[in-house]
Amino acid sequence: MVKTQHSRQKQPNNHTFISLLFAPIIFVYSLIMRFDSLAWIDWSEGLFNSFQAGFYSLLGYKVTYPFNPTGSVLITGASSGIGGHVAVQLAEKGYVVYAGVRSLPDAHRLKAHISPHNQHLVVPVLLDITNTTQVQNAVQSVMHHFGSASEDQKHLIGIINCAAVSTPGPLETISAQDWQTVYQTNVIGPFSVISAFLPLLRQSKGRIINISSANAMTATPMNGVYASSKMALENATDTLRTEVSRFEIAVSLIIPGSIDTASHYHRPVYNPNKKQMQLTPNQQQLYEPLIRSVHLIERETAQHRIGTEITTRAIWHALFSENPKTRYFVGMDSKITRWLRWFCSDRLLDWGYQGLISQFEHQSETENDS
Ligand SMILES: *[C@@H]1O[C@H](CO)[C@@H](O)[C@H](O)[C@H]1NC(C)=O
Ligand SMILES: *[C@@H]1O[C@H](CO)[C@@H](O)[C@H](O)[C@H]1NC(C)=O
Ligand SMILES: CC(=O)N[C@H]1CO[C@H](CO)[C@@H](O)[C@@H]1O
Repeated sequence: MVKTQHSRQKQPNNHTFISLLFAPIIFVYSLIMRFDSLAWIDWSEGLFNSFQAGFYSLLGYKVTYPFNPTGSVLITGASSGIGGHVAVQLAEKGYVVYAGVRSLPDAHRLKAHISPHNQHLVVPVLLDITNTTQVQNAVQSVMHHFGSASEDQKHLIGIINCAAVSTPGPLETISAQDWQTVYQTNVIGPFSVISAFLPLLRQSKGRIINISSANAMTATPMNGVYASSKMALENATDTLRTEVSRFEIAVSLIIPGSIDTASHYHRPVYNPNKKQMQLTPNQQQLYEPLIRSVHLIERETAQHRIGTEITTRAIWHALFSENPKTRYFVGMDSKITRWLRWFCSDRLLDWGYQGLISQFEHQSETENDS
């Protein structure tokens, strides 16, 4: 009797003690849970990047770039996906967005996502980046628009290259024409845009942001043309960074993994980003199992896609941070692929893919049987 009373008396004390002990932990935990873990990882990577920049500056190497709090941005491929999302966010924050689109109705679709009082900030620019006439015209129309813009909008603070196409399929089945189309859009096109706009960027010490892809880091089957074009882009971007740093122009690469590009903006009916495979009956027979299992893998990974707001977060850092990173690995799959690439040999990665593919081949067979 006495004992229980005694323990009853003690209980509240225990309780208080435990609450006191756990309160800070619960507080920190709830703080963590309020944000997704990816945000925390990105944030700590950003912090590490700042430390790194600070360390370099101690050694006398400056990696701090001027940034413009106001101004205008050119986005290629702005009608949907990554480009569409960042275009809307920039316009909502009061930046002028030169939205490079392949057809003007695309730009009107984009405007529908912006609140009415900011819609005028989106200036549609007809820009098929493979067409040099249109690239030149785009420079002219941006300069023309500067003529009537207010003083703080008259400088180009960044170019964001989002336009890209892909031609999926086993390499054996890709025509020379398809190779050319992909390289025109993914490598040569962005290069001509950058060259044409560099004089404007030089004046404003603006930034260049190229979108690559985590797919390009590893040799996944059926994705060879796209991956190699993005790799070429990455290499050229690395060169560009070393060439234009003397003009205080920062160059960053965004390397997203699987992105749910349809989460905010519906793609246009004509979708230039996905070409259909054209196989001869013989090729069809040879590659059928591979194609089916790659489709199954895609279907599986589609459930883990992240939204375009995550790419926009990275682009935002690349545009406005004093210490923009050279590469942003966006999404867990991109970060993991990067480390795999780092640690694993070619053979080990190939083995991993082959294991994955044969597993899915097996699965698609059993699906067919049932
Ligand atoms: C390039 O753009 C111009 C101007 O819009 C157009 O007249 C021309 O037909 C285009 N060229 C090609 C090859 O599409
Ligand atoms: C990125 O920068 C490189 C550097 O030359 C340029 O060639 C390429 O066109 C750019 N790509 C994009 C998508 O901006
Ligand atoms: C200069 C440069 O970045 N070169 C890279 C081009 O791409 C290959 C393939 O990833 C890299 O190995 C090179 O380092």
